Amino acid sequence: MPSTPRDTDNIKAPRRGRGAPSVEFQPSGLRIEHERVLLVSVLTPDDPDGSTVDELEDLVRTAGGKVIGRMTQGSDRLHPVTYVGKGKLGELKAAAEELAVHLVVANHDLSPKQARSIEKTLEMRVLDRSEVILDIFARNARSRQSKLQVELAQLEYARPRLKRLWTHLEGQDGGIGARGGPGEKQIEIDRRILDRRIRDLRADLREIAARKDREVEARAREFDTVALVGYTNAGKSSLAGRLTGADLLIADRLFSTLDTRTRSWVLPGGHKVLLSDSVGFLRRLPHHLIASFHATLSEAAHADLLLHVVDASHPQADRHVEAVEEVLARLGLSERPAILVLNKMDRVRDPLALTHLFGARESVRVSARTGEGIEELAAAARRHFDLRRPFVRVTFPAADGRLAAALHRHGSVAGEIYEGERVQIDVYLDRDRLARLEREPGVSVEILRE
Ligand SMILES: Nc1nc2c(ncn2[C@@H]2O[C@H](COP(=O)(O)OP(=O)(O)OP(=O)(O)O)[C@@H](O)[C@H]2O)c(=O)[nH]1
Ligand SMILES: [Mg+2]
Repeated sequence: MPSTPRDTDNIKAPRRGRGAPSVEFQPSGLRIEHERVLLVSVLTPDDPDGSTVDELEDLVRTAGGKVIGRMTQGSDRLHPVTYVGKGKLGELKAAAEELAVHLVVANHDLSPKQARSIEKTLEMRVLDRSEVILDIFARNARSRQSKLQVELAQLEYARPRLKRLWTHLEGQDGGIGARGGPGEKQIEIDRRILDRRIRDLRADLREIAARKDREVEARAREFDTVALVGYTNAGKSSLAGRLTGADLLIADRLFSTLDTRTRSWVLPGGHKVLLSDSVGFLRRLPHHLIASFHATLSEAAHADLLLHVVDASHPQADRHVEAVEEVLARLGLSERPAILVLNKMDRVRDPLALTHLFGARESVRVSARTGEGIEELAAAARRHFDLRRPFVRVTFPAADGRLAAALHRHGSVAGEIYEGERVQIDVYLDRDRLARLEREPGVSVEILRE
């Protein structure tokens, strides 16, 4: 079976403007759905026990494929041409034939050269880790922004690989990379089309991101904000639902949430904050995706507090925490106040064994499923905000119901006493509001703690 053209069938001439469908480039060759898949992985020193292969299996399953088998090879480097060693590649071919598999998925990103040479030897489609993730993202993108982000990531990933997609047009004797063949011309045309589309997408996304940034900033001025971050499938959306009562998409799949959703969350004491749920992270997340999802992560970038959710029942929970912290560092968020939320405690058999996950981090144990620990989490978030705000005693006419309501909404009320015509409220309040309050006639403010 000759290698089939992969991505190019669906590249259309670029169209600009709002009316254009968002995902114009949906590489059909990336489709995994219903395919019987054989996984292949070099076990590099960063992953000696092959846990990323388990993860790859989850990814392939999430993309709708059926994993029929896996083949691994321990080595401290990836073969520059064949990914696994030459001998292993022969075994892979035999296994693929024996198992009647038509798609092989590699656990690292393949260079165009590697992908092409494996496809040639195996005479079947080969995808890599990034391509599987991109396929899942393409399936799950809902908003215009995330669709454009996925399309951009796909195009940027495909661009240097165009050559591989046109191998089938090159003459028998032309050889790989022969100049001037029909494939070569087509590649040039495609590349120009892609470049134009990439430029347009970037411009559109910049515009969306700028608008979104303004919205997020405006909200952040008005309210304190909290962002859920964490590994994919850790239970972020479940937790957001628990905390805010919102009905969010929850699924035992990777990357079910791609868009940010923000809801209000009322902390004990009445302080209303905004809580956002967003895309999850993964080990070896393609850097194109991180770059294009930057805007989706703008809530996290502006958040006053991060809740880093981890599936504490997962055998690789510690690696997940590390991977998330790496991504946060890349986003410049390492120093942001964060609470580590150990979720799925209902499934943890040996809670003592979790201690290694904490390090010096502040942590709370919860179960979004049973509700265990949710109050403690809310109390921890409240403490976070209270500790950073002045604690004041505000005295004003009891008839001023609006002021009392505002203090409850924006502050964290510790005590409230009605005395005749006056009311006295002890409250943690942010400095901006405090300054405004001090200027209000009829209101007296005493600072109990700076
Ligand atoms: N046992 C148990 N399962 C949970 C808990 N929290 C979430 N889950 C399950 O874990 C799976 C993933 O939950 P989600 O809330 O979708 O996770 P997420 O972090 O939003 O995942 P993505 O958006 O895909 O990155 C679902 O099957 C949930 O039902 C929990 O506390 N205990
Ligand atoms: Mg989610």
